[in-house]
Amino acid sequence: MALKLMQRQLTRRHILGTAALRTAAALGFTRIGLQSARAAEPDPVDRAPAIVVGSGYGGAVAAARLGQAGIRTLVLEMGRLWNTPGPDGTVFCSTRAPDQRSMWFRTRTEAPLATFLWLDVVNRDISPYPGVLDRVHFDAVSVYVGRGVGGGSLVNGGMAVTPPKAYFAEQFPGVDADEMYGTYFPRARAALGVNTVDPAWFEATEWYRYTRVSREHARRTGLRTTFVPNVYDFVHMAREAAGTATRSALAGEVVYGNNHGKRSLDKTYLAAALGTGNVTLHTLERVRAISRARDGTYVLTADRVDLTGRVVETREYGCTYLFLGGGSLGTTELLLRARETGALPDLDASVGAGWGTNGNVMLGRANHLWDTVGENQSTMPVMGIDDWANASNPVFAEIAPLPTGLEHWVSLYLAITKNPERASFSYSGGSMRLGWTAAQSAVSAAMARKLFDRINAANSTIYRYDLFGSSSRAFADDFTYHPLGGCVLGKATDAFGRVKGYPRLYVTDGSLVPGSIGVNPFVTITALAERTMARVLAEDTAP
Ligand code: FAE
Repeated sequence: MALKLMQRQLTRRHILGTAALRTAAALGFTRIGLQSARAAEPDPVDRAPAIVVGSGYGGAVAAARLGQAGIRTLVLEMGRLWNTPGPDGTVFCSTRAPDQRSMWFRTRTEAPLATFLWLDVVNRDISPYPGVLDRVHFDAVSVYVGRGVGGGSLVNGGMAVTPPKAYFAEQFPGVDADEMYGTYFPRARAALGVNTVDPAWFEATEWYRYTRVSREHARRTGLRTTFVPNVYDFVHMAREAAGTATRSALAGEVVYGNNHGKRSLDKTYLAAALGTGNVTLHTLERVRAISRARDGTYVLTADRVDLTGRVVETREYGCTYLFLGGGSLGTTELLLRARETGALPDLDASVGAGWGTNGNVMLGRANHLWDTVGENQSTMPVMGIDDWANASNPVFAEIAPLPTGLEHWVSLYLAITKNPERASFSYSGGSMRLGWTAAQSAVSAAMARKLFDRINAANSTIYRYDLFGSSSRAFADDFTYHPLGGCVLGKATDAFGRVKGYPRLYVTDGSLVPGSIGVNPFVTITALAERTMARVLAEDTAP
């Protein structure tokens, strides 16, 4: 009875939160809370008991659990709220005709697949704007991240994969794996709205022909494939295919945002957070510095930008509890800057270390003419080639879409390799540098090649060399979708994400993961954040 009542209240609150996000967007607010939804007035908060930086997975979990615990919380997010239709009537622009909404303050898009038949037909000139996808360039690698309310959930492929328990335990020896797999992974999957494709529909639909072709090639090689869950609503997808719902995954939408079907964080954790009435969200505000006041509370300096990127206001905020959810890059930069400028001098020496790419490599194979992959491809991957148990060359390869609307005979993959290489960030002249080298990426490429050479040999196929720029390369190992580490759990923090040296300062995002998790990472990040919040609310915030 009590549980039923709680579920009803949560649902009602969730709806209120969703309404707050919608109304705020329609009125163009950058400050969003239930107060703003009701009274059409922003609710300025300079001091809050708790502040959360960033609204991706780690930030969203922190905000929701703090709000539900009755703690007034302010979320500061540097990106915009994606809920207002543009002139074309859609919130996000299409991947095939990207406009300013696609990328974070760029004059030209920078898609991962830059060319087709070596032709520069993919990228477009755009005007600078706080678009939803950012590509952050370091010396030898670049990192894709989502910008906006919902962080990476707005741009990612939605693959909601739980890592093999043994590998999780290897990466997190200080974490009780039984508790994670018994409590926090299930809690995270339920709150994220994880679901699986109906196998019968999968076998029949033209939209996953490309996946079935790759599955068959793996089978001929003697390799195992496995279905992977997703947060895209597969009931909606089937309706898209049937022509009874507006197409999104079936209209090529993904890296620049999905207009329909995807359960991104603004529809799950963040709606629940705002629905509590205790959480306020400020958008287009980038936290630039953190320090500590004499009384032990935290002080944040944040720049608010307008849609041209101009700083229109710089504000200071104060809080007792500070949660960092800026992602591997965002959180690491804030802590590194705080340590190196002397603002938080007692931060551990390991802040900035333990970073990796999750072994990411993208590659394409050229199929035989009779092995058509189909002109219709769903953008949401649902299957992987699982060779992680192969001790001599562990690889998990997501079967990725290439939705051009034309038959192209390409099988595309995002391989996650067990690359042991790690790098550290350094800080000088106000910005962060990453020590990752091209040789370290080459380790991932070599591992992917070892697996896909086998697949090519078994199927008499070859690689595609025309997809990743003009340089004729088969392996794109110069970018990652999965930046992990920088503030590693149990090193820069205690075993629960409490930052060493500073009470009531926490990390809840991908910077806790030591460079590799063997699968797509957001379920792990979410589950670890749930674990941190359960512990912090039980032990640290009690009166
Ligand atoms: P994240 O989601 O990046 O959120 C950080 C947020 O903080 C962002 O909204 C930032 O704008 C904001 N922020 C950063 N610094 C500041 C600051 N100083 N002040 C204010 N705000 C700030 O962090 N993972 C999967 O598991 N499955 C997939 O299918 C998948 N596909 C992907 C496809 C693409 C194209 C990309 C880019 C990523 C993909 N990922 C996927 C990775 C996944 O999205 C990523 O691991 C998580 O989003 C990381 O979550 P965090 O909470 O660490």
